[in-house]
Amino acid sequence: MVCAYIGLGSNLAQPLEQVRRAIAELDQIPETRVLAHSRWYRSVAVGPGDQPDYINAVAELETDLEAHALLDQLQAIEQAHQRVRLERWGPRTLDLDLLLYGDDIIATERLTVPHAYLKERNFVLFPLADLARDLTLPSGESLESLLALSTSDGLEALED
Ligand code: J1A
Repeated sequence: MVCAYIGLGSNLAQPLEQVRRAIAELDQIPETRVLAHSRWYRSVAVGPGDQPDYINAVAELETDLEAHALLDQLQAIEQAHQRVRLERWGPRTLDLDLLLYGDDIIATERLTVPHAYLKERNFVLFPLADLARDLTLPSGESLESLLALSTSDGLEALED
């Protein structure tokens, strides 16, 4: 069993519903269980143009799937959600990012783990801290040290 952390993000088509449903779908992945999820966060969109706010969260999984097989499953869930995509390129119905896979460091064509977002995005760091404040990354850096370099600007935890 490996412990993996998944970042969830949506800013289209009732984002909170997208993220709630995705958590339930993560729990349906073979050989995989959702152990916990963070609070929901409203987060100002990073990136070009005028986009609606995101809802972001992180889920903690326990899985027997190999990392690329887990990515396949995440992409299948994303695809199912994209079917309700309404508009132009840009806003996202559902993004699922494999943030951490145990202590593995992975650099393949399809997969970079720890995720490149992890160190720089408060919409990943803060929800991750809800689940694992004492986490140490495979690099040896502590989540605490990354949080200390981060601000909560543009980020708001929601009441459930
Ligand atoms: C490709 N990949 O990335 S989409 C995929 N490492 O085909 C994969 N660890 O092969 C590859 N996990 O939320 C490489 N995919 C990966 N992401 C890994 C998953 N503003 C991996 N406030 C491309 N909040 C893939 N989001 C990677 N502004 C990128 C989706 C899944 C995230 C856009 C706020 C947000 C975005 C922009 C935001 C937010 C895309 N996020």
